[in-house]
Amino acid sequence: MSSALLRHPRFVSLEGGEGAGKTTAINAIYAALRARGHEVVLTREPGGTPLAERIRAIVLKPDADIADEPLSAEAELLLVFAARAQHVRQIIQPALQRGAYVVTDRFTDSSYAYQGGGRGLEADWIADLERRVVGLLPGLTLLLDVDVDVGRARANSRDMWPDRIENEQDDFFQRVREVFRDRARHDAQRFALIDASQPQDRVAADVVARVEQWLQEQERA
Ligand code: Z5A
Repeated sequence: MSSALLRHPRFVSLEGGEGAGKTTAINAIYAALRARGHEVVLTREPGGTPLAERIRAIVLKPDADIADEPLSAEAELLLVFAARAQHVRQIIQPALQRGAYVVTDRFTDSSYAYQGGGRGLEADWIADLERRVVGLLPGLTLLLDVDVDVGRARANSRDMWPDRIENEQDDFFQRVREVFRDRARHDAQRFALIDASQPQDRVAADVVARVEQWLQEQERA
């Protein structure tokens, strides 16, 4: 894969901290794109292929036989990129090539936020992996932004055990949020910042409005 980053006009990502409401929003985007007659592939990271889903389980919900072995930040970064390498080649690129829209719950911005901001790994290293392993940027990234306490309270209200990353402390998630917001400020052309503190239906409506605006801009271009 070449080392340049290609911004693809039919590739959409959703980003944000936990409890931001990505699940509802992604379904609303799916419905809006389908209503316009497009083929839409919904996917997620880490994951999206059987192998990448296995890697997701290692990173987020390790089996008992490896659960006690601390996962280094470096190994975590390489695992999420290994999953992404598979995901891009097996799912994302083929779908884009046949003319479908691809909507992913998280992409490389999450690596900058979690492994860069949260774990403190160098952004330059992540950028190098992004160029060498991924080569692809979404045309539109919706950042669902909400206070860490609000998002965590929502996520904790679910009847589910927290995963490895959800067990991190608030300061980790504050750093994650700062990196997301910083990236959105520096690439306002790609990012749309969505106020995810609103009720779920308002968040979904804002997301769909932003997607429709983006589709219209592309039709005019
Ligand atoms: N990760 C990484 O470290 N590096 C990488 O490169 C990548 C990922 C790609 C998996 O992501 C983890 O992988 C993630 C980052 C890491 N770890 N964390 N933390 P994930 O997307 O599967 O995990 P998540 O972000 O933690 O998911 P989440 O908490 O489910 O977030 P969400 O999808 O945005 O939330 P939701 O499921 O739509 O909603 C959660 C709950 O809140 C649910 O009960 C809703 O009904 C409620 N909710 C949502 N929105 C609202 C509003 N507006 N009002 C009230 N209640 C709401």
